[in-house]
Amino acid sequence: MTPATDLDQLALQLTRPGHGILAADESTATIEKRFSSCGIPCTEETRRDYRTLLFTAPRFADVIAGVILYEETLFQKTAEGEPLVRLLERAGVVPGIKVDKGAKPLAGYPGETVTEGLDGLRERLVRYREAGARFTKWRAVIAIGPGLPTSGAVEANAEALARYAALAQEQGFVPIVEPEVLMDGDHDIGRCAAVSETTLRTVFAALARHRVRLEAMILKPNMVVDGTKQPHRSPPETVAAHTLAVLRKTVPAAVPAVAFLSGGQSPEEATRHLDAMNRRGPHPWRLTFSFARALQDDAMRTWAGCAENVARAQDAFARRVAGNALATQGRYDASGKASAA
Ligand code: 5MM
Repeated sequence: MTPATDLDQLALQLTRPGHGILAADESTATIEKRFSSCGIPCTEETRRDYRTLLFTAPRFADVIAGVILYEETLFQKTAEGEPLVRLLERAGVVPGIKVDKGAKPLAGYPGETVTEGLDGLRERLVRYREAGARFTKWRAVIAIGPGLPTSGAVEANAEALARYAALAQEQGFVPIVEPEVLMDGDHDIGRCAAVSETTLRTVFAALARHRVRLEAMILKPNMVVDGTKQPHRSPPETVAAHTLAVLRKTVPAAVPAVAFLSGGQSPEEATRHLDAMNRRGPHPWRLTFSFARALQDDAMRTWAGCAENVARAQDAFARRVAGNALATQGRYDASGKASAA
């Protein structure tokens, strides 16, 4: 048995019981889309103010162990001139950084993408470390459709994820490995389960090939759910059963934690699904959250870009975060109180 490393410890610290990871790493194009749906202008200043609002919310550090940042935020200062990274560190929250350059069309595979960003990554990681980042994230996107995904696209994405994770560990970061099977489509939950299983099998084969230390990584997968255009919505118990069955078949027990993405589920759905999974524990890995939309939706809508709404927006955010903290322990109750389970 190899001795535990500092990175193993950091992976455990980021996913300790009752805690999760906030994904605040929306690229400028993505946050612009989210802001515009709430009528918020997208400028460097509004992005800074919004992220400051999140990071200074009441009881933030009681529940959020780490935040995934976009590169702009890693080097940004608050209106008062304090680096946002220092703000997080002062609160005891670990800063992380999204290092991929986005999903780009995969040549020869119409309708499919491969995530890019490996060129020059080693050098970027050195800069990110100097700026205070301690963990990283890379997202691969797998679409379900007629004839999709192809094994070519799944393999290309798995290879890139594994090369990224190996580089991140070499440079002293805990890599979050995020293979996202999209919810878009009219497929049912069984099809999502089959595609998620194939994807995770392929990803873990690539991670082994690239000698990634499983104890020092965090998996960030999708939950196994019905497609968005599928009229039937499976209840939380079914989502939990399918997701856990897929994870048990594909994720080695050496992986310390699974931190789910929300992927377009409503905030309430995402929390209930996480809760239902944890009620079925114990599991070989910790099960927690690394949501973006499911944590931020209420807060962003409440803020709407107005300074006078900051306190209300922070309360909405704190409520959502607290609900998910309970869900990591299988104690969420939609009434807002911890249940006895
Ligand atoms: C799937 O997206 C990740 C999790 O967010 P949700 O919980 O909303 O699904 C998220 O970290 C995503 O990778 C970032 O928001 C960055 O997205 P872009 O598309 O800007 O790279």
